[in-house]
Amino acid sequence: MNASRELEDRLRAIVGAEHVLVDPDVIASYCTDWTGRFVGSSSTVVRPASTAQVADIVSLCRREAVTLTLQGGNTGLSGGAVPPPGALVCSLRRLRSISEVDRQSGQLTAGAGVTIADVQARAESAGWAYGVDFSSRDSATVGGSVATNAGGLRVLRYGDTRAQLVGIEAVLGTGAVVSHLGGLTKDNTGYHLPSLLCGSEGTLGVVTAARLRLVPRETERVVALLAFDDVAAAVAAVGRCRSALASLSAAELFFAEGVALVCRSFGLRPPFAAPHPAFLLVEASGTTDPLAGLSAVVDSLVGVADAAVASDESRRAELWRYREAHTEAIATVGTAHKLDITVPAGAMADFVAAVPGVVDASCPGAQTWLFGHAGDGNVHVNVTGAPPGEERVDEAVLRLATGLGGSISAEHGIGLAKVQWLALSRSPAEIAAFRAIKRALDPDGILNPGVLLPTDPEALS
Ligand code: 2HG
Ligand code: ZN
Repeated sequence: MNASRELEDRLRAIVGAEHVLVDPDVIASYCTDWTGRFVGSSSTVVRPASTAQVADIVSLCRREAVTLTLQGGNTGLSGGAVPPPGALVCSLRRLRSISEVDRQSGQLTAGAGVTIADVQARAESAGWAYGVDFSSRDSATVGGSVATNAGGLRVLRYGDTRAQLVGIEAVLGTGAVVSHLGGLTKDNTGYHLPSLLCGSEGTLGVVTAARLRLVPRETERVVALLAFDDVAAAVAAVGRCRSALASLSAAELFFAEGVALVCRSFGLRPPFAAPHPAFLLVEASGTTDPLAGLSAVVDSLVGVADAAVASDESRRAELWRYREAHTEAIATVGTAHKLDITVPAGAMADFVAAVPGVVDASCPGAQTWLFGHAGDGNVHVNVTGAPPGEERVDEAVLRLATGLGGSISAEHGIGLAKVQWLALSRSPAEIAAFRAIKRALDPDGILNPGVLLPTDPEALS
């Protein structure tokens, strides 16, 4: 059902006429995810600018039995912000207020529409830093990162988005506003709603603002790109770096095929004269120069075939590019199936060895690209050459991961992409608890229908 003229008029009364978008050409970009694999449709995009407006929209939609798909920067990779037929898109990008940094507590409050890059910049301007960082930082928003519990490049040092949350403001599916932004570090007064809403993928409430914990700003940074001729040695090196290097701030694993693609796509020189199958990028950071510590640990690693170490900013960025440009480079090959699995550290080398065969068996001719956050056991399996609707390959990879004791999502969330396989990672009792929480906070199921929990209760999960 499309939004009726009357509903549109009521939305205009809430947010102003120019913030209710109905032109199909303008709306199109709100209906497709970044990968292009998930395409939805909607007649209307509504763009509130305050928590009160969001509450009015949710209450109106609840009364009218209209569903809402919530969207921030639309950088998600699991289809969680793509509207199913009949849903309105509620874009939170206009909630852009950001507080000054509380220099004493090391916290700030940011609206849902503030980008991660803006949080980082605001924190740094006050001598602090934000512990979360990932490639889509310039477009991804606080609201989306909280909704998906975004991970990224520094999880091994600072934890995921949930670990940064001191408080939250949100509009529940009932229309009620919950606001707890006072910033108390210790506050043991019952259920921790920030933790519950974080990672709930917009199925329980609309996050409108977050109180974020900041971390000390580290001015000294060193990056080492290490080449290995053996994947198991690269994985083992991560464990050694984690135990021996307190300044370790990132450990990223990637492979020869991905680096070759990045070099081809962006005209870069290969990192080393000789070819190597596996690469580990490690970064150390601190308030004093971490070079000596990093070099000593690198010298102690087994199996390093080649190494490039960079302290200056531009060379560091060059080394990071081999890793960070993977997503964009893969997009030039075709629409990718993105499976952001996680496995126990001890199973990572086995998973990496097995996954290309599993992909080929379920979708002959498809190509597998692997990279990820080695410190967290998180491997990004990208598959190109498989039709967008071909799901056997997704299932085969997810079953491989869970068979090794892993999870079907490390950081991108379930979205629409993995909803039918939730039961591979969660027991019937857990899923029943999820459903009970959903019924309590969004009794009419108007928020992000089809995301995370299957709408059909008889489905696999
Ligand atoms: C990254 O780590 C992102 O770069 C994107 O999580 C992963 O493109 C992907 O599959
Ligand atoms: Zn990632």
